[in-house]
Amino acid sequence: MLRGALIGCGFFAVNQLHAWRDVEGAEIVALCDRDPTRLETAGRSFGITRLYADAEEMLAREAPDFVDIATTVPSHRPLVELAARHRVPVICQKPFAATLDDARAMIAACEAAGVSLMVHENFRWQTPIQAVRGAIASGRIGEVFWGRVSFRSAYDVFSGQPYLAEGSRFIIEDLGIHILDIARFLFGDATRLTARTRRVNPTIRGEDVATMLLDHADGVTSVVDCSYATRLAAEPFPETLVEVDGSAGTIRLGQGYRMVVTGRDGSETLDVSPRLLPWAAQPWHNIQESVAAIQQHWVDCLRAGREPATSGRDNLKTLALVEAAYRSAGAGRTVDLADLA
Ligand code: NAD
Ligand code: 89V
Repeated sequence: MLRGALIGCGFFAVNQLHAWRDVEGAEIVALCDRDPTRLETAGRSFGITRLYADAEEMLAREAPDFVDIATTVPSHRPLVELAARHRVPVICQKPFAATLDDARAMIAACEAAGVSLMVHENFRWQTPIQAVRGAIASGRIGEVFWGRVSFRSAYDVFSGQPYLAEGSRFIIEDLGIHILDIARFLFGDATRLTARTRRVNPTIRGEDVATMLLDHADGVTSVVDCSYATRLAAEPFPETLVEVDGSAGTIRLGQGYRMVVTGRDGSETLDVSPRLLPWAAQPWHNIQESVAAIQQHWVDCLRAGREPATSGRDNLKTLALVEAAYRSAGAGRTVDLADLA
């Protein structure tokens, strides 16, 4: 059994702690948070008694097999570098870094220490997204030439995560990062990106609407669009909707986790709903299930000595799309991803 330690017992870590209880081959033995109330609450809720206010002290005393960093972005680089200094394999929540230079420094530190690094980029692990990828891979729709990955909602994310209202960057950095990662997962790496952003909600600092056009290396053109200013008859949060057109057919992942695959042989409608895990709650269950999936993937990779799908190096390419989107929207021009390499 791998012994893990978790840093940051806030809003989202509760999901990670629930999921760790379900993951085979690992358990969380120690927790760290600078906030004593959050630390004690998490310890009590999950029966973990080894509690630390200081991450360095925890790593030195516990010498865990891995550390799961569930803090917000400002602490990611210092904590990942700390883990590397202690030669502890590390999972880091998204957004991995505020800048590409910070991301490169964390990757270099882990590589120099010889420890594995995975970014907790869980959206591609959602059951419906895996189903779309499986449908593409089946070859039924032929060669993919176009796609759309869309997340439009009016859900109040600010009550659970008040910091989201405060940053000068909002939807692309926090949510678009997942949706751009899904576009990479489905259509491959992108070479050029054009973006337009808007702020509709006057009470927040950053943009809450983003529309992006991507050229992918294999010739696919995709549209990635995100909004937290879109009031719909039935609130879809947190569903990502996907459209894929291929030379022989189409895939439509619609609201309600309904996927329609159309090929030359006709159409098939599939229910690709996520499981409602015993500790999960709607509408978050889709995200919660993907947390369990990515954490199991980490354990499987760590034991087998394999690089995780969303390693630091992989996630650098998603982070570059985020940076490209802000640059494109700021300058009103298309950004070549090679210019960010
Ligand atoms: P939060 O502010 O509720 O919790 C962060 C916790 O980390 C706080 O309790 C804080 O005291 C603690 N902390 C910060 N720096 C620390 C340090 N150096 N040492 C010890 N403790 C420290 O934040 P949150 O909403 O839980 O978000 C955490 C991260 O999870 C963010 O990066 C966010 O983007 C991400 N997130 C991911 C998903 C997903 O689906 N992958 C969903 C929601 C949030
Ligand atoms: O998944 C996330 O990173 C969350 C949310 C879905 C609320 O945007 O911050």
